[in-house]
Amino acid sequence: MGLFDSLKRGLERSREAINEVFYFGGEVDEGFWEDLEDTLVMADMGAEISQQVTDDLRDEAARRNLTTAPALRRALAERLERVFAAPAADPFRDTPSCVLFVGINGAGKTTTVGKIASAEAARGGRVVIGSADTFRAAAIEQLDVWGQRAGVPVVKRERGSDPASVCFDVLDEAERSGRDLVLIDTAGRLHTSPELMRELAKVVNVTRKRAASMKTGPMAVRVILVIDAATGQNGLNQALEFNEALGLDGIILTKLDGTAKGGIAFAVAARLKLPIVRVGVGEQVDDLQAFDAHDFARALVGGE
Ligand SMILES: Nc1nc2c(ncn2[C@@H]2O[C@H](COP(=O)(O)OP(=O)(O)OP(=O)(O)O)[C@@H](O)[C@H]2O)c(=O)[nH]1
Ligand SMILES: [Mg+2]
Repeated sequence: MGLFDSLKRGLERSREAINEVFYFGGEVDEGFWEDLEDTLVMADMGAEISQQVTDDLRDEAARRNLTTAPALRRALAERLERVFAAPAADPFRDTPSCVLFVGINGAGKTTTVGKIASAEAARGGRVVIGSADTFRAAAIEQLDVWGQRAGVPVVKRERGSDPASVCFDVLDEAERSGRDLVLIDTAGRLHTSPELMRELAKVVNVTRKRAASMKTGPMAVRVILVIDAATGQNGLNQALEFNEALGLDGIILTKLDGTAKGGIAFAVAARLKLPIVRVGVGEQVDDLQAFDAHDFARALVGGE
């Protein structure tokens, strides 16, 4: 199955709802615009962006005299595509780069680190993984499995160690062995826990300091928030809190293959102006894609 097809399958539920809005007979009336706005809200886009997109599309329809379903659908896809920021430097290709994966419990951080390690190592990247989730014993084993599969070393310490010291160790190892892509897994935590967020801020600060003084030259540090797309609008709260505490550089949306509605991508992109650097579309090693705003908008809206 092609990448676009798996995305389309994942967003099927939202697309079907949008399809229904476009089955109007005759004229575009007030009901059409109300239904459209409601459907975008239902797709997890959030009230603010749903209203804005609907209002903009309504203006455009009047201005360009768009009256048919295909024309309106195309204009909707184009408008939604514009919600996303132009892609910045790819944190996994613009090396030397140290990327910290953060997010709430079970979002898909460890799996995503594994997938990215595999993908980048396969294309010749010099990758090393740091296991800074020292909270759960199983997390270290889980990451070891991914590391072995990718042929990428995993730097770790025993359970209960200071996660910041693992970050220090993995940057030492990168310096020693000339690896220029460092992927650091962190323990899941609730964005509503000030204590755990402070701990994470410390981990990020230590990493920044160490990365700035690499013998091989300063290494960029990026903090990427992993969000389970199925968490819906709560994903926006997560993004706001993590961004406030750490200063995020990008987002990875996972589980877009499942019950996700997809709209959270627009909500986060519109509010935080952060790039979506990858999307997860399954549990297997290859189930990771670069994010393409054009494809994403069309997978959601459907039509030609
Ligand atoms: N369907 C699907 N499942 C995924 C995806 N990404 C991760 N998962 C699954 O989600 C579950 C949790 O993934 P983890 O990678 O362990 O999540 P985590 O964020 O590291 O979790 P904690 O370390 O406990 O905070 C696992 O069963 C993964 O296989 C995805 O894109 N699609
Ligand atoms: Mg994990």
